[in-house]
Amino acid sequence: MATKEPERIWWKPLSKDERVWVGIALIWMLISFFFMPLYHIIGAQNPPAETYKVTPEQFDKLVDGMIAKSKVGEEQGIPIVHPSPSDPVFIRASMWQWYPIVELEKGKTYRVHLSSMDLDHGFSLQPVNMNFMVLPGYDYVLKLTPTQSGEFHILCNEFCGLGHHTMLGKLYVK
Ligand SMILES: [Cu+2]
Repeated sequence: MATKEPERIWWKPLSKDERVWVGIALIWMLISFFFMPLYHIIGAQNPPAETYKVTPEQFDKLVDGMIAKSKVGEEQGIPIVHPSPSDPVFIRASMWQWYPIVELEKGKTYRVHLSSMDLDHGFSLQPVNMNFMVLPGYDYVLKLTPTQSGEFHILCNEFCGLGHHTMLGKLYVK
């Protein structure tokens, strides 16, 4: 005896409950979709949208140029620079150091360029917890306006080898 084939279009007719859930999922999906670009405008911290290609050699020259122009001191062999807000700021990541130490002024807006000399590092500014990737070959420009003065630390939050845990930099806001 032949059995009846199961209904292939099983969801017809769509029950009221299912229709409600599909509706909720659709609305939530649309909210998430539009919130992504919206948060880029209203969000307090966003990934840098300004990026350039740069070789480690080119970036190194820019760092050295800034140090030559605005060095104000030294701490454990690492130069401290106090750049003018109208000048670009360069911070170099390499195994396992942030270089140099930068001194910024509260309330002034800076363009901070980040690049890596070797492999991927993670720029993590503490205790404000701002995090950005630092990649070799790319120059990421952060538009930064310090709102509080003090001593800040730059941790590396991307595992970069044996000395990763010692990769600790400093940033002063005066
Ligand atoms: Cu690192």
